[in-house]
Amino acid sequence: MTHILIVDDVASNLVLLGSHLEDQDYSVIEATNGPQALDLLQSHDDIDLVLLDVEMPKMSGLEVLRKIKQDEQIKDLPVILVTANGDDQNVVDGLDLGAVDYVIKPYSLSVLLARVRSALREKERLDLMEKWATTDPLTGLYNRRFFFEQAQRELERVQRNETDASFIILDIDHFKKVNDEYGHLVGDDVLEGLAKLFKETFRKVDLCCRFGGEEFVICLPDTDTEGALLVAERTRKKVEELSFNTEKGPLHVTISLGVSSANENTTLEDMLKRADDALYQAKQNGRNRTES
Ligand code: GH3
Ligand code: MG
Ligand code: MG
Ligand code: MG
Ligand code: MG
Repeated sequence: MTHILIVDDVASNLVLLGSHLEDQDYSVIEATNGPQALDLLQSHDDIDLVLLDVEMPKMSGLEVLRKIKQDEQIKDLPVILVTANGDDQNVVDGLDLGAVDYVIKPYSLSVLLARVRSALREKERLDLMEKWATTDPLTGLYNRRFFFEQAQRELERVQRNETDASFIILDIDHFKKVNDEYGHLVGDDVLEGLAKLFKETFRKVDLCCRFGGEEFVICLPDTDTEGALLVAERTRKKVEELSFNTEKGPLHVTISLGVSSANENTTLEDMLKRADDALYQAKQNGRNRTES
């Protein structure tokens, strides 16, 4: 379902435009002023497009647009300005601030709807490109590059004493044997199955990434060593219980895990090295276990 936020200080405009959009099967969210629109954008992560009136008391549409563009979480959201003021300067300001399009009131409904469709097509294309750039195609987990970017940010929060953070690195035990005995396709199924389990096990804020072939790393914000060890053990046990159907009968795998936790001086490199050393210890100590 496509969600469109419409912002207009005149209630009758909202009702009219809202009903036209709903006729096209869009889901409509309404705001009557700038601050309310910003609140809604920050609390809803499923809004796809904003139709933003320019002339509003309290905060003008251009001001709202400026604030959207300054907010890391919502800055890429497409905004179409709807304005009664078609002066060149007004249009130029809006586009320069980052609006994808503008519509001048009174507007033709068919043209407005075409502009909405066009902006949504462009957003879909950008979303897809972002997905390709940040995730691993086999598992759908984040890729290494995205992990480095985001984990770095998380460690900066730790350095500012805002939070704890821990990393878990995990690696499938004797995965070569799985490939050798069952074939690579089954090996791939196992990777996908584990990724699915990780998505169900970890919180939404946890950054779960396929780090290499059969190695995964998870960054856990607001989590100290004790908490990370609990999560790691819970994950290890869930993997142990997992059963994959193969032509040769049920297949079970285990994982080994290493945990590291951040302090104010930790670097990303250091966090990864310590988690990797702990993982090495877990392998040395017999596999299917967690070390920190
Ligand atoms: P250990 O317990 O020491 O980790 O043993 P291991 O056999 O898992 O050893 P290692 O981690 O060195 O082996 C990694 C294996 O993972 C080798 C490689 O063929 C396999 N692998 C890596 N990426 C993929 C993949 O995308 N698909 C499949 N099917 N196998 C992969
Ligand atoms: Mg207005
Ligand atoms: Mg290995
Ligand atoms: Mg392995
Ligand atoms: Mg490995």
